[in-house]
Amino acid sequence: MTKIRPARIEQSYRTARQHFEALGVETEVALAKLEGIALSLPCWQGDDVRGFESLDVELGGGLAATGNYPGRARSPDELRRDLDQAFALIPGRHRVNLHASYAETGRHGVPRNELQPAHFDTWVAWAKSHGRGLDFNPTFFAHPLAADGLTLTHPDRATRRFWIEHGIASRRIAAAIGRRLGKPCVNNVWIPDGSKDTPADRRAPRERLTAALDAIFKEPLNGRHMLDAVESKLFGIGSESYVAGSHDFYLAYAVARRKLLCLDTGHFHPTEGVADKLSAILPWIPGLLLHLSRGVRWDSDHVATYTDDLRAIADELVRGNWFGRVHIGLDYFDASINRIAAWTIGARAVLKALLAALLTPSGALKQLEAGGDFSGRLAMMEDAKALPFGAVWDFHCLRHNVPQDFQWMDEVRAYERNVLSQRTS
Ligand code: RNT
Ligand code: ZN
Repeated sequence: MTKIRPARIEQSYRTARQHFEALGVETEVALAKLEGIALSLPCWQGDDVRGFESLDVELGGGLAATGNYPGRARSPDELRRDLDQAFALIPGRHRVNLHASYAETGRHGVPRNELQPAHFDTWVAWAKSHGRGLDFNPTFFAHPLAADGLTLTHPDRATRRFWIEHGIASRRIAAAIGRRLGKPCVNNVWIPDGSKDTPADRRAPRERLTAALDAIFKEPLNGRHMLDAVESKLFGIGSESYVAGSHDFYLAYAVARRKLLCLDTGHFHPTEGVADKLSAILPWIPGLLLHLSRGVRWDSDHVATYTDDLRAIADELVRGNWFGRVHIGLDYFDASINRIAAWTIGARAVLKALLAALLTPSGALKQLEAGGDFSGRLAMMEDAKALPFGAVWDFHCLRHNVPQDFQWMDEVRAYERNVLSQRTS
């Protein structure tokens, strides 16, 4: 693809800017807002959710990374290098979402319930040197004690205790990370616990889960350093009939205990709109964490793309002005394509959706609505779909010195040739 000269991109931007101005939308205001938005990229897209514990167990928990595209990161250094490459292709300053299973414990493994902030020192130093924030997740899967798919709801007290201790250790790690980076680290609890077939007892596991969560959250920690989030799921492979941590369960829990709720866009019924949930839930809880993903059939973890669903969420974020209380993470893992491309495609799609939302004449739409002009509202919503967002996006990429659309894959291919293809095992 031939490159478009910077002067041409600037020229198109100036024309687009006038176009938007005529609708009462200032592109520079939109771009300034976009600059301030940090997305949290899932570290686990870089190595198919394997982590670095060498426990030699299956991923489990109803999670499955399918595909064997060459070049998966095999060490923390490789993963960080790959993330650096992805960040070079994404405009703005973003965050990385870590799992406890990505601890660096030296040659000896450390049990998850004994993990310490020190096991993430290298991650923190790396994040700090790039001005990036980090988020965190206790890992309640891929472990011998989660082999039966049960963790915090486990009927065995000792097993449950192990996972509670892991939850407590993770919160302390998140707090230490947030303190050292000077930005709060969101610690998100997701557990796989559920039942393949119709359970005889739906109540007891949820009572155990409530008690376990309360035990994990007991220690007060500084909200400037860490924020607690809880994530629901509709079903997983092997938990088709019952999931203890369902949406209703965690919504109620988050309201009662003042926690953040994580909405993973792959964890709802296929026709259920997640965008509508923002303004319904945010009045009742301190904040939301989004796991932007793309559900396809049974899988909840395809690479996020520029879909109507994503656009609708972006519109809601902008129109409700929720940015201060909504943390935007991506959550997917696709082992069948280049993993740096996967990060970049998802992040650029989310940023584009946000930019398009920021450039939509929402003020004018709200005015039409207030005046009862619903024909005018629908007409403007439709007309807005063909606005020249792309010219503004191209200019944003130029300004941030990241490659343009149709160009950035060249860098991914070069990295694949020079770096990924050398990884043979
Ligand atoms: C699983 C949840 C959870 C995980 C990550 C790896 O269904 O979405 O967020 O994807 O923690
Ligand atoms: Zn998720």
